[in-house]
Amino acid sequence: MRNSALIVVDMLYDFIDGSLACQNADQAVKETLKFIDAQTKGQGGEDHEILDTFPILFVRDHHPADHSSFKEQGGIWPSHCVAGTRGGDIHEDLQPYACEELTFDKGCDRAKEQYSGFDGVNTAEQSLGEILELLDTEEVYVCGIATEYCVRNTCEDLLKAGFKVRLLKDCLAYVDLAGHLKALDEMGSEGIRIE
Ligand code: VGL
Ligand code: ZN
Repeated sequence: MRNSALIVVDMLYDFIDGSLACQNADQAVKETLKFIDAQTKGQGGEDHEILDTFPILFVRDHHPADHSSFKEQGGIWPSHCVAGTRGGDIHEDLQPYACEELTFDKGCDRAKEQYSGFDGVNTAEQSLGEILELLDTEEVYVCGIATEYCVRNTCEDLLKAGFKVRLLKDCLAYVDLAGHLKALDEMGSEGIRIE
């Protein structure tokens, strides 16, 4: 069987009900939980055994309080996902599936925007790309927020790195519906499977 993994991008409170709340966010979290349930059903055993057979990786937007993308610093976004605040936390319903080794932070450097989760790093400074190689992953399912920004950049970097990318369209939230649909269309033509 092909080695697959799930990557959950930025399902964080500021993108769900906070300063940058996105459309369809509650629904996207619910659908993600359903997907995880369906993937892990029948595998039995304790939670950690399930995670061994179907790794779930989390990406977090993780900014310093004076990040250059914030409006007060001349950027385009309201302040969001500041490290150590609730706005930067993973939704509580997903937290049971998250562990430190498989949680990757990005946007930590105040000078860099970094939409892509591909270069995000865990507390041991290992990148998401590196860990996927270590896990011998061939195929990645991707869900998260926002379709047009972090999800798209993450998917495109995964594809460039040679992974088969399957984007879960019901498990996405977005800044703008038209932008979401356009991004899906374009990603589809690039070879990302939309399902
Ligand atoms: C994102 C805007 C600013 C995202 C991150 O995760 O899509 N969007 N920072
Ligand atoms: Zn951000």
